[in-house]
Amino acid sequence: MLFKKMLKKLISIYIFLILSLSQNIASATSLEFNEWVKSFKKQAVKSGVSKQVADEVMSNAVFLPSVIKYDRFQPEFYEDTHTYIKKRTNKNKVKKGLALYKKEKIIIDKIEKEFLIEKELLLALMGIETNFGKYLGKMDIVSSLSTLSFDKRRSEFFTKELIILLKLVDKKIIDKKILFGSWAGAFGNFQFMPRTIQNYAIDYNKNTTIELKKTEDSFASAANYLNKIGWNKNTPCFKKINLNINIPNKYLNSSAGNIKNKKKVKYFKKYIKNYNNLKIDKNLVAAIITPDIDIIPGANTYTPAYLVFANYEKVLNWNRSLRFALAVCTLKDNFKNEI
Ligand SMILES: [Ca+2]
Repeated sequence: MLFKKMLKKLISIYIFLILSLSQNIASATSLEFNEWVKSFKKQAVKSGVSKQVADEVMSNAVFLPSVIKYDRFQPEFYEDTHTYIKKRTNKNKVKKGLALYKKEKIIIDKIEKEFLIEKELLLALMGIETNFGKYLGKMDIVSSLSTLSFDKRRSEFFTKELIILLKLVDKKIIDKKILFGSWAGAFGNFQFMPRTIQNYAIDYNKNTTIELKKTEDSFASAANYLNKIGWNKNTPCFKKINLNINIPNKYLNSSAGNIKNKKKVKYFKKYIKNYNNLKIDKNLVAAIITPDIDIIPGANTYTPAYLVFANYEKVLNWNRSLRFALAVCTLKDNFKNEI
């Protein structure tokens, strides 16, 4: 009995210690964070943001522990490519996209013509990024960008993004009342980071603000972005292939950072089992990707494999993930069969 009582007491002391320790850590973090906000505001004003906007926007910034958790664990890296693509390009997605297209046909067709970007690609990107505006993110992005700037891991990158965002608010290009988006600070129907907004977003309906949660401005901004980075309308993105095991390892790309060893398709002929069935110009320049190699333990090295072309790399430019670009181009093709 006595032992049980002592054990109970010890456990409660232990819980008390753990709780007070984590509270101490939390209050230390919030103190440090407040100090960081002060020095960040100085930095922002120095780089051209008005003091009024820096004070106003940063007055509600808080440290968000959940953002750090998301930053350390990104589930898409643990899914195999087949599952990843299937989840994101199913019939339901196509149906939703078609409904949106039907509703906004006039404006989307106009943007397609003006920027030379297929409507199917625009719909695919919006479908994958936010499920057609359904998941725009509810995170206060000033706080999420602040948290990631305060955090050491990628501080420099996110500090720059946050300063750009303040500048956009300062110039009244973006309305500060609607700054809700993803945990990493991406915003609107197509999940633009502040730098992307600054470089590529446009006020298509000319009402002085860029509204990336509305069809006109968001579609035109996405189309403008793709056009500027060099998407080439009506040329292929990728083709699925079956590899022979005689292919040298150096031709297998598994990192989205740098696609290497590009050759004309015909150069790869002896390594591709379904070469003769590939309905593409064999003089096109391509690379081979095998996205599961580094990610899935024990993955068969040669499947799945894809030939990827210049357009594929433009989608990587949008988001550096091999399977993201595969999913976008797959959904684009699914739309092509329906529109
Ligand atoms: Ca506008």
